[in-house]
Amino acid sequence: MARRWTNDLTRNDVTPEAVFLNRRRLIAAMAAGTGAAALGSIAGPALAAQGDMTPNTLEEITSYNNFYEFGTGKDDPREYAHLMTTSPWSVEIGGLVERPGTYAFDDIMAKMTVEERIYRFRCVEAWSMVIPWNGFELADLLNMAGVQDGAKYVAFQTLLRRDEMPGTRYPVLDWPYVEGLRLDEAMHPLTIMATGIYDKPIAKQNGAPMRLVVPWKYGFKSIKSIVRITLTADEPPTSWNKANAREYGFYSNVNPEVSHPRWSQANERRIGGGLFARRQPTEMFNGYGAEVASLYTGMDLAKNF
Ligand SMILES: Nc1nc2c(c(=O)[nH]1)N[C@H]1C(S)=C(S)[C@@H](COP(=O)(O)O)O[C@H]1N2
Ligand SMILES: [Mo]
Repeated sequence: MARRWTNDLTRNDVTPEAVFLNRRRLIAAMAAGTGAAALGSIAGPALAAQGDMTPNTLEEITSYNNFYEFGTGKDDPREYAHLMTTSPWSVEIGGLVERPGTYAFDDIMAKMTVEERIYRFRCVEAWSMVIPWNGFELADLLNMAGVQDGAKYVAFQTLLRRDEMPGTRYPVLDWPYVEGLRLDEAMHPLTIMATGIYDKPIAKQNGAPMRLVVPWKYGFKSIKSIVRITLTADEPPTSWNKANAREYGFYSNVNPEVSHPRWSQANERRIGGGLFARRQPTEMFNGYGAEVASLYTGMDLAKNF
């Protein structure tokens, strides 16, 4: 199952037939746009034609970052993340699981199927990118550990190594950075652990060696450089909610109709669009509503923001 950096289907050579033969790519393609029409769109030329899903450059993706452990400036992570040791790396998986333990990153990678997912990425600050992630489904990792019946949520924690993370000298957040998902959100096939970008190991400033990506939620849910995953019965605390509960809820689904208390979420600025580029409308669930809206049936999304 180890298809680490040798994914046989790449952005440039995938054909529509090959897409049909690959269930997971099919999901990604449908999520990227409008069903069958989007199937061809992940092939190289057609992808470029669908301007909306043209990936940002690696330079953009690795130079405009939020990773407050290295400072709050957008260029701080690129400047300081090299201080973080990411090898060896292991993840402690515990709580309501059948096989709790410390899992070495390399052992995880040997068991997971890595594939490419081209996703829109929308920060709560109203900027966005399109990022060609490589990663595996979080569900596969959770199933490896064995989810117990009573588990309803998944809690995540980032590395906290103060001598390697200059930003942690400042009490901007209550370190370590923590995040959480409801179990059904965590098990959803769109939810991935990203381990690469553009078929290269993920850069430290993007959350090496593995970070969460939940494409229908604001970017801060996509917690970086994960060292602990805990299955719980109760909703876990999250860093931004602890910092400001009025502004940042547990769900944090992208929603153009629910404004941040200090700015509108109706539209967004695509990074790399240039100084005079038009802002573009933000889509409900960041454009992934067909796949995920049913997770929230009956919920008041203004209350559960
Ligand atoms: N540990 C940790 N994870 C984090 C953050 C952070 O400061 N620390 N920032 C979040 C925010 S606000 C965003 S928008 C994304 C940015 O991801 P990127 O830099 O890879 O684009 O990471 C999220 N994950
Ligand atoms: Mo963000």
